[in-house]
Amino acid sequence: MKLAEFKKKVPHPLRPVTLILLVDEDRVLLAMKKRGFGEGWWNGVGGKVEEGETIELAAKREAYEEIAVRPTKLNQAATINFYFLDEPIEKNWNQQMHVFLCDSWAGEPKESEEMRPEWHAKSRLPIDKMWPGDRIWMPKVLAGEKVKADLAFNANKEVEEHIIY
Ligand code: 6OG
Repeated sequence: MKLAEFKKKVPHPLRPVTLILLVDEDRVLLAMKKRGFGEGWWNGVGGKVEEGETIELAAKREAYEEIAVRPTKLNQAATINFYFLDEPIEKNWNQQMHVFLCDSWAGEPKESEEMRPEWHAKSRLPIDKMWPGDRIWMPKVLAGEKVKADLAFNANKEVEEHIIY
């Protein structure tokens, strides 16, 4: 099914999730997801927004739970809508991800049960071991662009369609 048609069937607003990219000059902190959605791929840190929680607080909570870091300032960087064209809508995989850049935090990134953090050069992202949509938006965000986009994935989690607004 095409994205335009699929979007009409999906209940909006989409489920909110968060992602923080810690940055230090020309490096970005990515973490290897050890289990759950996106297992085996490098990503920023983040997760679901819980009932009654603001998006920023949810993002900060996840950063602490996943890598023991407390962000002191978050900069809104992107809003990315993910649509999984070949998954049943009831699976609730369709989501809206709020992406933040963070260059100010307390604590040293530390491995948890869920994630193993590692610094990467912004110019050499481990793109083959990341969500296939990341190559579309992450370099722009790391270059300081604000991004709003829709990404539509097929059954193999490849990008079938994308729109940058
Ligand atoms: P939990 O379900 O583990 O949170 N996430 C994605 N991140 C990227 N880069 N691309 C995607 O393409 C993603 N879909 C979800 C949001 C899952 C975490 O994974 C992120 C959350 O930070 C589809 O709580």
